[in-house]
Amino acid sequence: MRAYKVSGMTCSGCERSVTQALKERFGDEIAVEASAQRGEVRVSEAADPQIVVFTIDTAGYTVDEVKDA
Ligand SMILES: [Cu+2]
Repeated sequence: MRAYKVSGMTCSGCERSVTQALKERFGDEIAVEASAQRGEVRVSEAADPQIVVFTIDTAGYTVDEVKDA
């Protein structure tokens, strides 16, 4: 999994929005774990990081950092 530091997620609704946006982009075979509490989204490494960042951005949140976990 690759970890993305994301700001703007405040509740479980935000977690769902981000997760749904990523699943729509990449399909259900990609694993997504979004945590508003940690301000972090973890996504399968198979997902292109640039597209992940773009997708999270388009959903209305901001990626501050990408970390290879
Ligand atoms: Cu929310």
